[in-house]
Amino acid sequence: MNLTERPFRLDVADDGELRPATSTVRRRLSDMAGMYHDAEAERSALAADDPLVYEVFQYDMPAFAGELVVCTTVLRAGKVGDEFFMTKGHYHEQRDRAEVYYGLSGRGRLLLAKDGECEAVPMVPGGVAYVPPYWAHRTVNTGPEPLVFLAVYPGDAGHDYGTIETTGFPQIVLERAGEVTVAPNPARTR
Ligand code: S6P
Ligand code: ZN
Repeated sequence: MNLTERPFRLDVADDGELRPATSTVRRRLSDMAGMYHDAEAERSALAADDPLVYEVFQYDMPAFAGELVVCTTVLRAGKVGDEFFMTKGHYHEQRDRAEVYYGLSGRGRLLLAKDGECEAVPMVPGGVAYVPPYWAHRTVNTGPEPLVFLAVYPGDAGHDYGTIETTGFPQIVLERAGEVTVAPNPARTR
């Protein structure tokens, strides 16, 4: 694959879909089994309707450091038990590759983790969040509307999902007494 030679433009539709997109990922709850802390709530949600949790619309680029991948994520509103809908979360395969998130609509948190340390950065429309090199990242929708954001990252970053599937994040985001609460991850309960 060669470097991109000509400028181009992309559009983000009102519903968050990137147009054109060259690849689309749709993740249902069954695609992230075992990631929510309440195993029983997860089982009943899977048995009921296996909800669509999020979609990613991406314009794929050649896998070079000098290229930038552009994509949008539409993360649905919802919960599994008391835990808000979230993305799987990942490290970049090339750990020293950074990323920028730009909030388009909806509200949530960007969870960032490195060496047992965790930060929860608010995601709001018009807010820019920076994912530094070496930090795992996951977004959480804490509001009643879809959380929509645009992300830009180097073409050769790659994605490592396995580490988070095994270790989880140090923190989770829950609704407790009607409040959005960031709490230590108790691992699986029930
Ligand atoms: C890619 C970037 C986002 C996520 C998307 C879904 O580097 O961080 O586009 O891919 O938000 O999350 P995940 O963890 O399933 O890739
Ligand atoms: Zn990323």
